[in-house]
Amino acid sequence: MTLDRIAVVSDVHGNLTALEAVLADIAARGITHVVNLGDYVGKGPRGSAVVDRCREACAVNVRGNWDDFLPVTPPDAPAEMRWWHGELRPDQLAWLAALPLSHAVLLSGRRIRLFHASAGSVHTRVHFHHSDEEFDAMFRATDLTGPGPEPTVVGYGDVHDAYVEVRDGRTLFNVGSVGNPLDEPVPCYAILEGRLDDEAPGPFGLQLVRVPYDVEAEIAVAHLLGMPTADVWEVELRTGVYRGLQARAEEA
Ligand SMILES: [Mn+2]
Repeated sequence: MTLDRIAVVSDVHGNLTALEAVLADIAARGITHVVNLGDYVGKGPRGSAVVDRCREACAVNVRGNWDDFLPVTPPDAPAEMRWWHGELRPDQLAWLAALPLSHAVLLSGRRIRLFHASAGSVHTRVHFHHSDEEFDAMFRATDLTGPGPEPTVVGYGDVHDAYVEVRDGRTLFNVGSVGNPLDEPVPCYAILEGRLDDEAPGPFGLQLVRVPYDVEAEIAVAHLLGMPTADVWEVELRTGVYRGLQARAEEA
């Protein structure tokens, strides 16, 4: 019995070196179906190249919060926002803005819903330390997810913090981040395994995979291209400590 496998990646954030390492790992496992949960751009230096690579390599691409607001960057936005926006071609900005917000998969009888941040909004963040209400809300049908029966498995990205939580017959998982992991400084993605489009219950697997890459090469690119905020990006990539917490970490 051969099971189908789907790789789920998210939050590449212009880190082409990390993306190539993860795509190579996926290909080496013989997995050809890749779902991307968004945030192709912003924070890192090569959003344009990442968009082109994901358009080619991913069967499904979902919109993230950065993909939602970067195409409409106002002229008076901070310099780094204008830099990330300016790096993208018009067709890429249009592609990002038109991406779907949710994707449904049926695997071994399990209804799986995948989106960037939450069922409520691409901008509503749900952390690992969440409330019971936030957990329940992830499984609801909303304008973002569209109608249909509630899933028993929900996967998302956005917080750059990978985990799997099983509670009361439902599974919530976060695939972590490819380009900007903030739980440990090593790219993460998920593999789902089962029988695709099969209503019958069957073996189901969910795995988190970590793939090391050349961090220093990626940092060198950010400086070479003169990306604003390359200094905080550099620390995030090396340490996995979010930019807003870096000063606090140094004090501690
Ligand atoms: Mn993100």
